[in-house]
Amino acid sequence: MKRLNKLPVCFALLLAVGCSKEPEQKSPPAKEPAQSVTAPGAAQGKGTITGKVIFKGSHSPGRLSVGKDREVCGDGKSDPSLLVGGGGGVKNAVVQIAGLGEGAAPSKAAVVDQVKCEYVPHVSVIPAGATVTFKNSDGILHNIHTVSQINSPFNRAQPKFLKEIKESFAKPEIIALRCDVHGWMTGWLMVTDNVYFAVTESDGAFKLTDVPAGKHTLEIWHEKLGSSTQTVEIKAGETVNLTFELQMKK
Ligand SMILES: [Cu+2]
Repeated sequence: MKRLNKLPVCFALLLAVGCSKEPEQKSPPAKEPAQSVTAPGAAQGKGTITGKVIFKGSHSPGRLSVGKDREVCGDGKSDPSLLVGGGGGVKNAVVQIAGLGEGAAPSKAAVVDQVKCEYVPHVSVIPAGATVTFKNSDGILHNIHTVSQINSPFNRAQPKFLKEIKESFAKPEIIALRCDVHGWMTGWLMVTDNVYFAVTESDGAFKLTDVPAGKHTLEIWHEKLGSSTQTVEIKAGETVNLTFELQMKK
């Protein structure tokens, strides 16, 4: 009976260390004897996810016309809804790990500024319940108008003397930002109850650190390219590198 009881445990352990496939790889190479011992996060059972979000397709950058306040806003704007950099990297995609951090206290406050009639940053990830400070660095009238269904929408004028408006969003939701004064202004708030998230840089790169070992579901979202998920397995002290190829939504 004892042997039978132990079998599933042994099997699970073998899977966890990956030695059922390649038992010899447990020993580190002679050149780097300390690597497997000192890898970041190994002792805490945590690993790292790095990667890139790549646009698959042809893209020509768009321009948005500016119809008022040109002395502050400029004569025209790059369309921020799809920014593709070198190698096809997509800026402003959100990558997060689903189901990790639910119920955790908001980790940080967020700031969304209005600079030359653009939202900076264009995409923000906001922990549910955290305070968002909307700043107006332009010295002209804007208004913050959220397009939401789960959280109560709000629409507040922000004249030049009102430098900050503070607001919080209690429930996870992807919320569009609009300014009714300047029709080209768009931004996004990804309100989330996950604590592992990143917004891609201009080359499409992202990094998630101190991720607990185990199998996780990564969620990728981009305003123009839609959303998708992928399962990833993290092992303590190791880095998983991923590439996501996204196409235009049909
Ligand atoms: Cu505005």
